Amino acid sequence: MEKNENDLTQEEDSQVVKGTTRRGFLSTMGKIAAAAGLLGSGAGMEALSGCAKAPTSTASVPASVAKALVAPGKWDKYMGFWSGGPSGEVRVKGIPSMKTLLRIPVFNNDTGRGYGLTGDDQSEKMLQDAGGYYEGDTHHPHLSYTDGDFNGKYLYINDKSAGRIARIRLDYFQTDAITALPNVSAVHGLATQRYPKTGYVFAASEFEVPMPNDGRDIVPTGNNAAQTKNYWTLLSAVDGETMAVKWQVMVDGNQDNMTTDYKGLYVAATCYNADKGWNVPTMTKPPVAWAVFVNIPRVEAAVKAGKYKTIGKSSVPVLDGRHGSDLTYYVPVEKDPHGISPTPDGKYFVANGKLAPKVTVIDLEKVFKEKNPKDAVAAVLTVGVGPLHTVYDGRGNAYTTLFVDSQMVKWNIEDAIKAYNGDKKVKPIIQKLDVQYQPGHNAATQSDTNKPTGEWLVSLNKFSKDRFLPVGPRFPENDQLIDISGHKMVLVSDNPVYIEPHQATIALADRIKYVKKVYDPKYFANHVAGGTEGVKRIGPHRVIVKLTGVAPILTPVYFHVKEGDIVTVIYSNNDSVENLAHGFNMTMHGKNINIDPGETKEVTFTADRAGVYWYFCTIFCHALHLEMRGRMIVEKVPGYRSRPIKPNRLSGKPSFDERFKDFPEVGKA
Ligand code: K7E
Ligand code: CUA
Repeated sequence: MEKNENDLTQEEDSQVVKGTTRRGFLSTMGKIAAAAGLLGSGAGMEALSGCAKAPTSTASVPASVAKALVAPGKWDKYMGFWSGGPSGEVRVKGIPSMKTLLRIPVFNNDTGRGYGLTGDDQSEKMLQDAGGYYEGDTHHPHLSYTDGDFNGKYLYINDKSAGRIARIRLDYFQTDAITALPNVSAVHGLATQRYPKTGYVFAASEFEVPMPNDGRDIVPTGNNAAQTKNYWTLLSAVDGETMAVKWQVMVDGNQDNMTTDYKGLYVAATCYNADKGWNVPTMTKPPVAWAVFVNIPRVEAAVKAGKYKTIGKSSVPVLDGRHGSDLTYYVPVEKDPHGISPTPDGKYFVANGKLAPKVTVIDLEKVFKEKNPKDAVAAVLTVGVGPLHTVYDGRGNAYTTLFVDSQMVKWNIEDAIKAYNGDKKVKPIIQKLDVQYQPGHNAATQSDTNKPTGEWLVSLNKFSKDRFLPVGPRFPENDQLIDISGHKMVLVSDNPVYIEPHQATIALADRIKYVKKVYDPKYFANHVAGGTEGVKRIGPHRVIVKLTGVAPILTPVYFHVKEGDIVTVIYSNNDSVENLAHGFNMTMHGKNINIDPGETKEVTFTADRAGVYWYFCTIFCHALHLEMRGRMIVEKVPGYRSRPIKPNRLSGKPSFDERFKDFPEVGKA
């Protein structure tokens, strides 16, 4: 007979007594609720713990597809970190299941996680200090390293929009710092130092602007190069521990993507706008642009020797790395190179031609050594139309996305070099696989380290066209999983994804080794201990409310303030059961936060309209979760001009989207 999900093993039962696991907690809670007559015994418990039985038949499934199945209750072998494009967030996925495990708000406002403008004070302040923008365009997630492999401490991510970089700590999986880079526009490329450790986090600004960009150097626009003559871009180096900007290097042209080597010597950025053009024809005119290499030890020595200037109000050292400088080395690449990445053996960088159907292999032993940078090129290989990004399997093969051809091309690096040197017998291209459609980045297991595993490859496609059920004009994008363990690539699964799967990096799950399950309350200086809850007036219009949650009890269950008071709620989740979060939503005040076990958060709002406002828990924490609520009683203050009530609420009339005013009724077109 099949085991009933609700039957506890002896071990689980003892955990119920200790109340230490979520399952134990849920069971205790279920039993209490059942005793209180709130739930039917079995069905209620199943609904609470989500124990749906989902047997999956694999009988008729091809072998590589079956290999990617992760059975219910089992864990993925790999953890992937995805940027979310203009959603401004980062996502965590399991590989090969491709299941999304978590979404981490970074530059955005997230009402689910209670982050940003409508969330807790700490995240709001972090975003305010970094410019006060609540949107961002996340492109390039990169993990921190020790000796060329992931060390599991941090993930860094850029915001192209406002020129910022953020750090996510990988014990709590939360954004903990954001740095706004001075004198840049559109930070696109991001790369982390791989050796000996991170070390530096590098950021390449893409759009050329006057330095400083304060109204100077604005010449009349027209069809001449004079208008952008004094526009520049900077390659910035940030300390990955302090998140402070250490130095910046001014380069020629513009910068696109960037990468670092496995020796800690170089960071390189591709350029797609060598002539500093201002429209499509002028940007795409030069037949050859470059990858600019920055020599890290030389820059450090120059900073030490004081050979720098500062720009505008920023105190960050800026070094001149334009043509002629010994800090930089410009390797020519056809035509407007885009992605650039190091081969796992540390020997080469591969730059992808974008507007040339070619990849260029650059020999790292030769950069800064060959007098003519052209001679640092080890190979140029024609791969197909629109090569954007390249990853590796650790067996000498590279996988390049072809945006225009909608293909993944597998090629051999040493064979490409042999062919470039005149060997007519070798065939560097191994296979071209159709993907659906228009791949930008790709990511392979451990490919961003010196220990790639060559098991799985993901193609991050910008289009899905006909792959999924239609959901209006905005189609899902498509992460396709490909098995690369054999000689031939095999397409394994289609995975629709929300805007936008920009880039990903995939680590063996055991590399992410500092994951915590609960917060230690002692790290919160503002922690509210049980028994110390209450309301305190600290100024004529300033009130602090100390609040605790221990499922399902919220303390206090009411507090009084006066109209016009600025109220800060300090909420400590004093449950130490893993996975037991609480939410705190102050109705009709636009604020929602959530508080993980052991965590303390603050949220501030103005009590600007007299009345009774319930606050309630938004995270399903207990059978009595709905009862976990209390009241803010706002007393009328004579003469105070309270926040007006919107007319729609008074008249009961709906609010319509004006855009659809002249559209026919659904189904009548
Ligand atoms: Cu190729 Cu922003 Cu990574 Cu787009 S860059 S694809
Ligand atoms: Cu606390 Cu729901």
